Amino acid sequence: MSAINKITTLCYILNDQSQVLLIMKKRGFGIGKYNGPGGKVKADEEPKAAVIREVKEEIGLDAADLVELGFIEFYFPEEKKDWNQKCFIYSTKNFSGALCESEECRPQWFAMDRIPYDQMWDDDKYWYPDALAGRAVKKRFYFDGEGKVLRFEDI
Ligand code: 6OG
Repeated sequence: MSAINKITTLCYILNDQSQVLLIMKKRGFGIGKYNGPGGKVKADEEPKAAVIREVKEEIGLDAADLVELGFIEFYFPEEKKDWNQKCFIYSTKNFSGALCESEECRPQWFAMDRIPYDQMWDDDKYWYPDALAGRAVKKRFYFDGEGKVLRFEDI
């Protein structure tokens, strides 16, 4: 198994109507898929600071009072090992500012029981129910070269 070579983040912003804010990625890694806002953690940056920065850059919101839900490790075959990453997961109900579309993505609210899993990474259906209910997530996923989950395990 190749090593993890980058640290990333995802944030789940929840509103009072039991909706979660997802983004449609318009470019780069994961293009054409819905995901939570988030991205790479820079050198010398704390994951929590990184996810706050990414939420602001991607959709214009200031996220506060982030709850740490855990992390997920993603492993790909040798030829795609650059995609291997450890991703820290956060959620919050506390946010402010004006929601906006950026060059990178378009935000959209979804009812928690209407998550568009068929337009998301294949792993999401296995852990969103826990994350959206506020339960801790610590899992490791193994993908094939097309991004399909081969297997996963609790850590
Ligand atoms: P940027 O390259 O956009 O950071 N990410 C994944 N998210 C899910 N749900 N499943 C995966 O399975 C993922 N692999 C990566 C983490 C990449 C963003 O994409 C997320 C980051 O938020 C493979 O800066």
